[in-house]
Amino acid sequence: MTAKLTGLMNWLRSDRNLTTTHWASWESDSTYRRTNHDLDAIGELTMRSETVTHGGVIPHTFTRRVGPQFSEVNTQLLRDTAQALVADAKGVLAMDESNPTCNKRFAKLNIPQTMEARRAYRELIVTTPGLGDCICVVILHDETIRQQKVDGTPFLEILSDAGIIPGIKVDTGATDLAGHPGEKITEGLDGLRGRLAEYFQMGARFAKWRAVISIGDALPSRSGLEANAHALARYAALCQETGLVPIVEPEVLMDGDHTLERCRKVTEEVLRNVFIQLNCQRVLLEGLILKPNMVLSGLKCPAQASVDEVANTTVKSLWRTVPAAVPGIAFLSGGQSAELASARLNVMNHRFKSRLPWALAFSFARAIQQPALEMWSGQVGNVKAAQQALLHRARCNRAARRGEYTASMETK
Ligand code: 5MM
Repeated sequence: MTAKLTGLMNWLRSDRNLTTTHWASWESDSTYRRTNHDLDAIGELTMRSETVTHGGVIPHTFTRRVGPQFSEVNTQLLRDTAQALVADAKGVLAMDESNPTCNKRFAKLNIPQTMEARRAYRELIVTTPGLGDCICVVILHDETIRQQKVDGTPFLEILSDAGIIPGIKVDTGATDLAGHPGEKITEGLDGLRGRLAEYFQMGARFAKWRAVISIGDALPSRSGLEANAHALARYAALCQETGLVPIVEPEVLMDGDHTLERCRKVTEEVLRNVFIQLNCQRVLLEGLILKPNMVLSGLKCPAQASVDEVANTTVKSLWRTVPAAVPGIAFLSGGQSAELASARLNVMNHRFKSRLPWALAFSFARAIQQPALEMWSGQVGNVKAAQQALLHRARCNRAARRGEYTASMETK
């Protein structure tokens, strides 16, 4: 683990007094930064920061307006956590499937759809040797964050020992949007403030909320886009108030026969609406991570875009819509094959990395887990082989973040 991440993990673990106005960060063993904040009555935050090295002290000062929901310490916590979520060319493993989704995947493989089977599967994942070399963040479900290994060790402790930052899915799922046939709205805002405070206390340092957008003849509607973007922004503001970094996940689904071009237009419109609403709700852009879909041809479209076309079009859409202040974009996989998801992310990083304002990372569920889940199939004797399959996909995606993935990695 780098000195920077070690410092963050220690800081997150410690019982930190959140009213303090002085802190030291962890640029390296020989350099650190100390910061002093002033927040005036109209919400103008002035930060005076000094980087201290063996060669002397380098001062920096900047001022910015922040919404009234931010304390000065929260602002710095959010920035640092968001940076850590996309640090080190590692990535995010989404293992936050709701019980119905997890059960549906288990049913296809004749795995019992029980709490114990879900626990055993999640134990397999978090105890994978070497997972922390490729994965620095996991997204958990409410059931999982409270669970333990069979010997009683809490999953949160196992993750912490592996240097992995835990977070939590907090939406309660997508339901039909009234008056809008074929469209969904994600729910979960009622009581969210209290739930977020509990998760922060438990050790979560970020949260995740997924909005689902379908492409059809007359879909998505303007009101469907606005409703989902508004809910994402309300969720994000509540997270930041609590000190949790929001992962903002607007997913344009692959289902349908739409072209790559249609997916591009819809994705850009979705992202424009999301950032309008995030700004309206005074969400700190530096303190969030975006989790979008890649721009893809619909699954039933006869003309399937090449890896290069997907990579180029996705980056172009993000350039047009995502402010440079956002520290990282971590893609969902959305049902792509595991190999294609790695190949497409790889081309984006290989071709564009040096010109992008944000890190391009992954936050895959199926594209990391599916081969491992199939290998396991609920059998204790398959755990080791399943962990190897999981680690293999995690390594491929770590390589893709660095622009170093090759198809030959799949045959080694
Ligand atoms: C799109 O789903 C998210 C990413 O997974 P993939 O890489 O497989 O597309 C995922 O984090 C999702 O939000 C969770 O699995 C929760 O989904 P459900 O549908 O169970 O709420």
